[in-house]
Amino acid sequence: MCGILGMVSSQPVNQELYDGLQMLQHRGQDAAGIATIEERKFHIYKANGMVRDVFRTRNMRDLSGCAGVAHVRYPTAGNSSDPEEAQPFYVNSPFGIAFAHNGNLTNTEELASDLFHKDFRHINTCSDSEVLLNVFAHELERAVLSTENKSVTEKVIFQAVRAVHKRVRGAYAAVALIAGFGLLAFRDPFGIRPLILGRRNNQNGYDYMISSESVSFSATGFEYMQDIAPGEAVFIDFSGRLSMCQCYDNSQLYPCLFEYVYFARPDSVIDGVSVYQARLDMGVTLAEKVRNELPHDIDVIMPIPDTSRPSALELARHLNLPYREGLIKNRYVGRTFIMPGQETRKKSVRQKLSPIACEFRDKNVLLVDDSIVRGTTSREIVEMVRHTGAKKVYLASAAPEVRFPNVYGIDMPTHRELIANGRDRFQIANEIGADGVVFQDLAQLENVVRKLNPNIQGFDTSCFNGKYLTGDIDEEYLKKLSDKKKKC
Ligand code: PIN
Repeated sequence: MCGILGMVSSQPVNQELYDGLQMLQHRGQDAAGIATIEERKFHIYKANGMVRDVFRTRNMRDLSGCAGVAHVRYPTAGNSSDPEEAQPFYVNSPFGIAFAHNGNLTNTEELASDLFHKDFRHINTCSDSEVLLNVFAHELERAVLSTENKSVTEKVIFQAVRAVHKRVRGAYAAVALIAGFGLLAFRDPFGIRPLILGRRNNQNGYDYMISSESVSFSATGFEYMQDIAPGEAVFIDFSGRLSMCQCYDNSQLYPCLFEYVYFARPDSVIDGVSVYQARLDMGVTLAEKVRNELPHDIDVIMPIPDTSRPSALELARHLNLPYREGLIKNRYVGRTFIMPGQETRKKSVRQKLSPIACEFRDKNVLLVDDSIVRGTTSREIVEMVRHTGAKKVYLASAAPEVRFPNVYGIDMPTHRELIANGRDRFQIANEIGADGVVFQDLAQLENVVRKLNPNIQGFDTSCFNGKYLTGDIDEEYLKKLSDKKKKC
């Protein structure tokens, strides 16, 4: 997961890109970067770390200009923390392009080889984003050269995006600053990763912002215009003129279901669906399953903060049981899911969550989490809660069993590490030491989100059912992915 931003404004964009990026911090805490453009010169600053630690006053001062792109990184392919792989990336031809990408390509190897052998382009990192940028740069050059007077228009730029969609497979939401011309944004033909367009009045028209999540708009005074459609591209020239084009013939909206379950902020609206509302509704369907699958001796419902709160709230209301906050989160410790390494993850649970003893003593508790992935934090939490005096500890997951790796930009563990891989809910309960575990039904989860926007055709549900939208993922691919992870 990563977060991306793009802006074209009538004023300098550095502070607002910074503010917008902070609203996307949850999408990646590994590295951050901003590129701005002033006349024809790019200013780029990027480094490993959180947004607030990466940028100092002097860096901000150097990021002058009224258009820019920005990125927060979450390491996807492997656990690379190479600062060279922080984004935005830059290529100097054609024109100069600064580029930021969220997602993961699934034919990176083939593309990298074609870039080297056929397009004579050099890739210097292991990042698929650098590959995507170079494919785009190559196609832009080709599109420009194919015009009679070798000139750039939005039509030519859209033609290049069309060519990118033909060559590239996987998930990609991208923003690109093209020196001398403007800001381009495009989304893959399934719209797996989110990308949203907003605007704000200025004296001559509009300033525009493009973001992974609508939550960036509220921090910067922009208003939501629309989600960029799957396969669609948006181009805003540096004078603020906007054009849009569908660049793929059979695009379909299949957003990633995990965005709604866990990744996105609850105050975002993605593809017309309020993430908060979706999470509330997940609690309703989960309540049904709890009623059917667990003993009726639960005294109290408790969220494992933060993501699962709305689901736990509605779950409790529907079961007519008290909702309590018995686990308090230390907000100054990072999200465990994002920290690399099993041992760190284990230790950090107790630093991150602490129990309020009187809420647990002699009670049968149902803990609610957004998902159970490795099960390591769940095991730690169950043990801690028992130690605090709970009689019985049940666990409900707002997401179905995660059984397959994610290849579209979420850093999911390999098959072997997934606790639901090859285990049913009784075996999972046993593994994590709980008295019972309940998972959301996949079909129910899809219904919950689709009900909030019936125009959504389907979802990327691959980590739940192994159905990969791009049709190019087989055992061999997954094995390669797992070998690559082992090396890291
Ligand atoms: C909760 C994030 N959520 C908690 C992420 C842990 C799975 N984990 C996925 C549960 S929040 S594990 O964002 O911190 O509020 O099953 O892999 O151990």
